[in-house]
Amino acid sequence: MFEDLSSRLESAFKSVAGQARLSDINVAQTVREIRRALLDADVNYQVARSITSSVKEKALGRGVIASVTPGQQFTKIVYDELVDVLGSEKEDIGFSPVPPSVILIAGLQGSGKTTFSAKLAKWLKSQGKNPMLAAADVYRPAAIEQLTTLAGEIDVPVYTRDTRDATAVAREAVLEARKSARDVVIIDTAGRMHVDEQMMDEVARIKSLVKPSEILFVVDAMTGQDAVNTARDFNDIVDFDGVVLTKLDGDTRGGAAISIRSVVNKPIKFVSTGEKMDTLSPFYPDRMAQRILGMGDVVTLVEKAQEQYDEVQARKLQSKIMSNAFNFEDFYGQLQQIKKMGSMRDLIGMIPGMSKQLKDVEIDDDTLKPVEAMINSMTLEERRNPQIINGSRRKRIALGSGMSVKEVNGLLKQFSQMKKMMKTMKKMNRKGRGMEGLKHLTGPGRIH
Ligand SMILES: Nc1nc2c(ncn2[C@@H]2O[C@H](COP(=O)(O)OP(=O)(O)O)[C@@H](O)[C@H]2O)c(=O)[nH]1
Ligand SMILES: [Mg+2]
Repeated sequence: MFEDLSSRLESAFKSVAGQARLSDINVAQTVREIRRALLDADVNYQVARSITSSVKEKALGRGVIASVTPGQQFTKIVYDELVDVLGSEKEDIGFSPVPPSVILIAGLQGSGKTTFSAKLAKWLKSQGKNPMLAAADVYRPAAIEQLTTLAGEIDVPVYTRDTRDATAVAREAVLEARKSARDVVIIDTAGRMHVDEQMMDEVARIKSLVKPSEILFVVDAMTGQDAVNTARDFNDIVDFDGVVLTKLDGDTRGGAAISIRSVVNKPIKFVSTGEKMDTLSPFYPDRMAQRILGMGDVVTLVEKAQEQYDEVQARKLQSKIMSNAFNFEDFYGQLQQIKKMGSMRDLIGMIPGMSKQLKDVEIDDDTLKPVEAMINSMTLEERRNPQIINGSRRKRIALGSGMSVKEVNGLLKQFSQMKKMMKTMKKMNRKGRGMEGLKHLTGPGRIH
């Protein structure tokens, strides 16, 4: 999969690999090579440009982590960017609260709809569902036969009827599913050579009639940017929920996979890598990015180094805590760190001794917002020396943050209590105890 792109990217990284650090010059050169590799892989021009400009910005803005090479660091930056472009999170298909859920399959002729419909049924079965297929590609008898054969292979019932009315088949299949207690109906529809009005119209009519909980648009990844444009046009009219990429086992260059999410603004939900029934898998952006880069190990390595880098920051913080110099500036820095990590719980975990006590408490990240607002309203001097915050300063901070003086008082009180607790920790530590809690500050990450 994407061999050519992978090897081109790899050689782009090589050009920075020998360098001691990421300088402007070699970053620019590497980014140019990456852009060329992406364009040659048939990635949409805008998408390629957005990937490379973001990579460049990050590469230049990032501090050098001593324990990894610039080439490895660069790989990680590109990896993060690819994961982002591919959609970040795995996205599941939607089911309706009242069964049967209807999944409508659309796409151009030959894209792999019928094959996918059957594979999806098999996959749903493995997930404990009780699916049924419906042959709404009513124009060609061979299409009905194809679905029936596949359905037999995977032992899933299929609804067929000798009619020219695809919507009737869809509607009746849903009724049939309800009667026979099937909880999912997968409707395989007819495709055209191009997205034309007739095809969109038919899918739109089925959509309004059976109200699918999920509409999947099947795209042949081999057809590159054509596939992406088709999906975009179809989505403009039908507004589907997700994309299925097929034929990734073939000689695909990667352009469709990398571009489609950005261009169409719909997630990829499944990928198909063969004609056999067991060649379907849910789409994971991170796994795909690792495959494209062919360098999962490097990514892990840099992630660990990053952890270690954070560990150095944490040590600095720890020494501040130990010398009782922890102030609002540090606290604010921690808050920003937490926002990056995305969880309040992680912050709590960093405060010695706190994580255990708060293990079962639900913490809402919104609780941080007023705190952040109040610290924002402090001057740098106040952040560094909270003890100077007198009555009139409190009033000013309250006004500036839109909070009440009482709330500002509350924050200051909490802060001083936290410092007291830190002092206690320090004393315990001197007696050779109490380091347990501080483990949270240093983290386990280490490179051998
Ligand atoms: N290599 C490969 N072939 C596939 C894949 N998915 C479907 N096909 C083949 O592509 C052809 C068209 O598939 P079909 O499901 O009939 O497409 P439809 O016209 O959209 O229903 C068939 O020969 C399938 O076996 C895939 O992921 N990889
Ligand atoms: Mg078909």
